[in-house]
Amino acid sequence: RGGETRVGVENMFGLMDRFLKSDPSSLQKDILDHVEYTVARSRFSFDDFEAYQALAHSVRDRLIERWHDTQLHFKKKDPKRIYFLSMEFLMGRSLSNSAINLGIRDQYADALKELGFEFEVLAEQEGDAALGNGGLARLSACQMDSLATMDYPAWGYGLRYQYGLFRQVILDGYQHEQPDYWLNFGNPWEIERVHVTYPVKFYGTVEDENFNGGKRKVWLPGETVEAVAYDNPIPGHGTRNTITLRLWAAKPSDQIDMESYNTGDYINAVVNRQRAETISSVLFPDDRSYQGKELRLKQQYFFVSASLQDIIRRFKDSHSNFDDFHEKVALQLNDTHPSLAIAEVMRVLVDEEHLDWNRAWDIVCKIFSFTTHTVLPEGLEKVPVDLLESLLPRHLQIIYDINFDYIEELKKKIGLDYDRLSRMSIVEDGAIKSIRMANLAIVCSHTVNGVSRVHSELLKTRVFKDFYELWPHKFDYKTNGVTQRRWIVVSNPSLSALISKWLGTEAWIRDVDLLAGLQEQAANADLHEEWRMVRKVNKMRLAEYIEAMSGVKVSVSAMFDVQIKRIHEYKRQLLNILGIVHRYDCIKNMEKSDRTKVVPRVCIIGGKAAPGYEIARKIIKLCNAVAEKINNDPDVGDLLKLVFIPDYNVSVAELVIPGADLSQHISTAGHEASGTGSMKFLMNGCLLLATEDGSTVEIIEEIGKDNMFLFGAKMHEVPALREKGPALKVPLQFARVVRMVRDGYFGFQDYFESLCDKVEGGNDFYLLGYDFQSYLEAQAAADKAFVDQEKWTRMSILSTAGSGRFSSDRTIEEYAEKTWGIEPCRCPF
Ligand code: 73E
Repeated sequence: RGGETRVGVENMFGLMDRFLKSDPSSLQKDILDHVEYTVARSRFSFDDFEAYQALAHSVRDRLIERWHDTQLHFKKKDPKRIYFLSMEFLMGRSLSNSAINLGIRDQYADALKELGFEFEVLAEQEGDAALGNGGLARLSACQMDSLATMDYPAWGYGLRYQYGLFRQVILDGYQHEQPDYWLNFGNPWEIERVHVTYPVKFYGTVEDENFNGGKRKVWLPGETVEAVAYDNPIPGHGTRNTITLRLWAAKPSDQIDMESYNTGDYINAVVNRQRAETISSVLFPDDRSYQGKELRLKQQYFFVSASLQDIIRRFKDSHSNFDDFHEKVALQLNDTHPSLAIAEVMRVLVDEEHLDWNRAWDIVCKIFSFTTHTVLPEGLEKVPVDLLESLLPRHLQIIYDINFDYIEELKKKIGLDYDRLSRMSIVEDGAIKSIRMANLAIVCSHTVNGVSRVHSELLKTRVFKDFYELWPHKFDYKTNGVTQRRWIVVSNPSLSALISKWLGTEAWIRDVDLLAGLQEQAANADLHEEWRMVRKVNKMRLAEYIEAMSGVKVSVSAMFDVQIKRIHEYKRQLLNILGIVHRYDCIKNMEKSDRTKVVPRVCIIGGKAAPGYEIARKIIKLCNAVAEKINNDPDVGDLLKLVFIPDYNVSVAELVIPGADLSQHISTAGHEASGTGSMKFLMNGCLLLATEDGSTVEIIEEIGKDNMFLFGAKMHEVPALREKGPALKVPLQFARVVRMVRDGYFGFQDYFESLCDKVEGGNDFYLLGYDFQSYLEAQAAADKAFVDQEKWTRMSILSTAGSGRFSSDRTIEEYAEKTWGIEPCRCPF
C-alpha cells in the first residue's frame, strides 16, 4: 500500500467540529443516509430490521471517531498496556449499550420517533454475539466495559467464531442444538482489517542449525494459516475512550502450495486451502470438560500466535529492543485456555529475536498473570504430549526446557521429595503423557488469582496447595464483578432512572459505590411505591415474554422465582425442580381452605446443557415434564406455574433479571468458583436464595444474612457428609419426591431412572438429599417475607444499595493496581 497521510494529533483535536453531530436532525439524516447507501434500501420504504441496520451503522460511525482518537492518544502516550487474552467473550447485543455509553441514546430515540420508529423495538432486532459459554465469557465482556470506562489502555484478544454457542430448541421437552450462524445478517459492530493479518504456523519439524559458532533450533512448519483481524470498538461510559476487542478469523494463507497447483489438481488445491477456515469456525460448547481435541488446541494456538505477533509488532513500532517490554506489556491469561502464549513468547524471543534463553525467561516471568476459574482438579486442562508434538513441536521442546530448569530449581528448594516434584511438574507422566496447562501458567506467571475469596482459599489449601506453599506471594483473589452499565442502565432503564432520581445524580453509573446512598431511603414510603411500580412493569414485560415463548399465562402478583444459568449437576437445578415437585404435592394434598395461604409462585428455569452432558439434558427434560403436569392441572391454577425458558442467552437475561423477585444460586458449597449471575440479580433488587458458596459469601458481608435466604451444608462440612455415603440421613419428603419421578408421575419413567439414581443410595455427590430440608425452609422463609410487601421492598432496595462491591469497575481497578501495574490514559475530549 502507499504511504499514509497523517494529521498531527494536536491538529486533529482542533478539527473536532468536523466530527459527526448528534442533534436529532443530524441523526435522522445519518440514519436515512445509511438506509439508502449502506443498507441499500429506499429511504421511503424500509422495515424494522433495515432501520436497525442503518441505526447501528450510524452509532458505529460515532464509535469509530472516538476509537480512532483513543488509539492515536494511546500511541502518542505509549503507556503500559494490558492485553486480555480470552477464548470467549459473551458480548450479547451492542446497540443500546453503545448508544448509552456514547451518551446519545435519548437523542437517537427522539430522532427515530419522528421517523416513525421506536428505539427499543429496533434494538430487539439485533441478534446476540454469543462467542462464549457462560460466566467466564460474560465476565470478559463486563471487564472490557469497565476497562474502557475507566480509561485503561487495554486490548481484548479472542476468536471470531463463525458459529457461536448453539441455539437451544426444546422439542417435546428435550434439548436440541442448532448452529448459531450469527453473521448471516452482517455484523455492523466489527471492522474487518484486511491489512492486519498474520501467518500462523502448525506442524512440521524442528531442526538444528549452525549459528554464531553454536547450534540453534529452527522450526520448519508444515502448514500456514492466515489470521485476519476483526476489530470491535468498545466504548467507555462518560469518556471518549473506546478500546479494541480484536478477534481473529482464519483464512487460507496467501502462500500458494505450488505442488498441488502444478500437479493440475486445481479444484482440490482450492478446497484444501479453504479448510483453513475451520479453525475459527465453531465455539466448543463445553464449559468444563477438556477433551484433548486437536481442533481446540489449534484454536488456542491460532489466537495466541496472532495476538502475540500483533502485540510485539506494536511494541517494536516504538522500541528498538526488548529492554522495556515488561514496562509496556502486561498479558492476562483468562484461565489456562491461552497459556500456550507462554511458550510462544519464549519461542519468538529466543528463535526469532535471538535473545538468549535466560533473558527471554526473565521477561516472561514479568509479563504474565493468570486467572483460574476452576474449583476441581479434574477441571484443569491437560494437553496430550503426542498431540502437542505433532501440532507444535517447537513449543513442546520449549515447555520441556522450561520444566527442566524449573524442576532443577525446585529440587534445590524442596529437596528430593519425588511425590511432590511429580505433582508439581508441568509434565504429567502416566498412561497418556500430558502437559498440565495450569502448572505451566502458575510457574510462568507473577500472579495467580482466584475469582472470589473462598475460591482462592480452595486454591491455596487444595487445588494448588503445593504451589502456594512454594510461592505464597504469587497468590491472591479478585472477586468477580459485573458492569452496572449493562446490567442496570441498559437492561433496566426504569430502575436506572429511579435510582438517579433518588440519589439526585447519575454519577453512580461510573461510581457504583454511590448506590449505597439508597440505604438511607430504604424505609421511605414514597420510594417504596415507585420501586414497586418499576418492579411490576418489569414483571409484566417478563410475563408477556413467557406467554409468547411457552404459551403459559402467568400472574404478575405471584412471586417470580428464577434460576437461569448453565445446567450442571453442581448448580443443582434438580434440587430446584424437586422442590417444585414438593410444593405441587403439598398443594395437591392440602385442604381447599388452606390454599388461600399459599403464596403463588411462577418458577422460571433456563439454561443450556453441553451437548454431550447426558444428565444435564435429562434435567431439562424433567423440568419440562414437571411443567407440563403442573401447568395443565386446573386444581393448582395460579398457585404454581413452572416455565422453562428456551435458548437462555445474554439478551434473555437482560429481560428476565429485572423481572425476578427471587433468584436461586444453590450450588453445593465449595463448587462455584464465584458466580456472577447473583450479582446481576442483586443490582436489580432481586432477593437471593442461596448457599454459602463462591461470591455469595461476600454478598452476605455486604447486605447481611437477614437480607437473603440462606440454606445448606457449609463448605467445610461437605467432605465429611460425602464420606457417610448411604448412611447419610435424608428427609422423607426428599425420598417421596424422587419416588414420584421414579414411578412415572411425570411420565418418561425409564428415561428419568438414571437421574434418580444420581441422588439416591449413596450416590448423592452433590448432597441434594441432605440439603433438601433446609432448602424447603429457606423457600418457606421467602414465602413469608413476600407476603409482607413492605419488608420485601425494603430488602429489595437494600440489595441494590449493597451491590456496589460487585461492579466489575472495582475488580478491574484491583487488577490494574495490584497485578498489571497500569494507569488510566484518558483521551482528551
Ligand atoms: O463460578 C464461575 C465463575 O463465576 C465459573 O464456573 C466460570 O467462571 C465464572 C467467572 O469467573 C467458569 N467457566 C469455566 N470455568 N469456570 C470454563 C471452563 C472451560 C471453558 C469455558 C468456561
